Amino acid sequence: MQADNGLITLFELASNLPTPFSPRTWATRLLLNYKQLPYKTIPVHFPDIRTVLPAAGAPPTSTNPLKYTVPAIIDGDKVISDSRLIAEYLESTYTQRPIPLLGAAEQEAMQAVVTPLRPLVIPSIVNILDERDTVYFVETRRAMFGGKELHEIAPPSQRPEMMQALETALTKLSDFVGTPNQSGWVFGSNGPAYEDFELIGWFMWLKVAGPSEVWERVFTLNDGRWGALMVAAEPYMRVE
Ligand SMILES: N[C@@H](CCC(=O)N[C@@H](CS)C(=O)NCC(=O)O)C(=O)O
Repeated sequence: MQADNGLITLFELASNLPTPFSPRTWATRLLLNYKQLPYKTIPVHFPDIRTVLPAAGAPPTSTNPLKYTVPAIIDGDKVISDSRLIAEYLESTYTQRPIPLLGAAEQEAMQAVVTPLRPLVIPSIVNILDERDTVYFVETRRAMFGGKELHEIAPPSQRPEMMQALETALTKLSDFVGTPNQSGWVFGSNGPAYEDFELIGWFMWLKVAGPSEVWERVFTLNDGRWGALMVAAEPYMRVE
């Protein structure tokens, strides 16, 4: 595939809203913006990912079972899938404004937050999807959650407990990353680490597609450090 006037193409998840909600794609977008790389976005509806991405030459992100996911990028003759591989590629290819990609311990600490966050956000994602995407989403998430319907994933009776699990996980993450610094970045110190962009991606997912009361709570939790992180990221949230 040929370069598009030097623009990188970013495949993104489509929804009914102008603000993107895919957590992984947010991480890629933040990195592109931070590095000031010109790009254009192609929104893809959930059920079309499996045809649009292979047609663009993107490799699958899992082969057993075969699965294509966003983000994927086209940069000249390179087509890359998987947010982490994209970040490694962009870091090694475009050396301006370098940012560190940290290790397994940071990934693990963030994953411990994503695990309790997922059931709180997933049921409300259908609110921002069109009908065809909703059918796909309901079916695939039923398979993902052991046959549960969306409304059974976080029933009101279990929500306080689930919220508590999320708050405990965030507090653990806060302890893991240590004392907040002036810059607002959590994993990086003066500037961002790639893991900051990943965490912001998960927060954007919650903010755009999740229940507002959960986001409002997270924003102020742990002395407002997650809110401060979002403020630090504002200059890099542009959607192109
Ligand atoms: N490891 C992949 C995971 C990407 C991923 O799961 N993307 C979601 C959107 S955030 C997706 O494309 N899902 C397609 C589907 O559910 O069919 C990455 O980090 O890029």
